[in-house]
Amino acid sequence: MHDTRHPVAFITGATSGIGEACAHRFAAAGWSLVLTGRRGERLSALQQALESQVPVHVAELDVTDHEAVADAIESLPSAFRHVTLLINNAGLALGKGPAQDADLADWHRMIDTNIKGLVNVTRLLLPRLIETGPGATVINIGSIAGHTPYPGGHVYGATKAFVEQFSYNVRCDVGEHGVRVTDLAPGMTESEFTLVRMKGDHSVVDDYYKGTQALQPRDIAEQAFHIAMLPAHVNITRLEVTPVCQQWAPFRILRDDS
Ligand code: NDP
Ligand code: 8X3
Repeated sequence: MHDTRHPVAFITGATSGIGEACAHRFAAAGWSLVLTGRRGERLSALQQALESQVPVHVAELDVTDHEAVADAIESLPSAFRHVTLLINNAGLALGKGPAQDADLADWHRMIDTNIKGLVNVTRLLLPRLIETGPGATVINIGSIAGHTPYPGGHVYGATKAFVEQFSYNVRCDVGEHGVRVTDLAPGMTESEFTLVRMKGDHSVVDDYYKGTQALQPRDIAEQAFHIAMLPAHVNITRLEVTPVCQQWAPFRILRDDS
């Protein structure tokens, strides 16, 4: 029997933004943490910052590398093997120009990371979550972009629509084992997300957040914590969270000038 006093959260993309905020939130509540991402230095820094509070294991990995994910999961130290919570957070958008001008390599990378990477981690950890049983949870970080089309959203939004439907479908299969699955769909959140999307162009990032009160990563981490801490019989299917400043736009009508 595993030790249920120290639940284990496995977080992908813990090196910044929402994933990092989740690491802090769950550490504050005494959870053991498995933190993953590609940037090893950041993982080490996070481990140093948190391991005085809770046990922390870090694994430097790219979620698109199926074998690396398998190795990381297979070689989890025994204290971290019984995973209670998977937060599938690693993801990115690349570019915001029109579809017809997009770089196909960017499209492939979004699909590889947001879809295939998420699928890799999920498939490999589901048996562990099922073993943990009632109360175990998968939180997939979707996006409002999976529901709401906008110019330049093309493949990014479509990957998040995948995340939503995948969450529902997996839930159908694992529910009988007491495992819960949630699509947690944030709106505008101030993190490195836009800097990555705009390929390091700080001026666009500054303009994007100017005059707004965007969500902060900790706002989403708080929701993730709430979802994971609900009684074991409660499954939030989808939770969409936006800042007050982010509103819908009216339909754009294209008119014939002639
Ligand atoms: P950040 O750019 O701050 O964080 C993204 C994280 O994903 C980083 O830790 C990064 O780590 C990791 N990551 C990216 N690619 C890979 C990869 N191939 N393998 C492993 N890890 C990877 O952005 P956010 O925190 O905002 O984004 C987190 C999630 O939230 C994403 O799925 C995003 O789509 C979603 N989201 C974000 C919103 C926003 O407005 N910010 C709104 C809605 C959803 P590293 O580079 O070290 O690998
Ligand atoms: C990110 C939210 O609105 O920038 O998923 O697409 S948005």
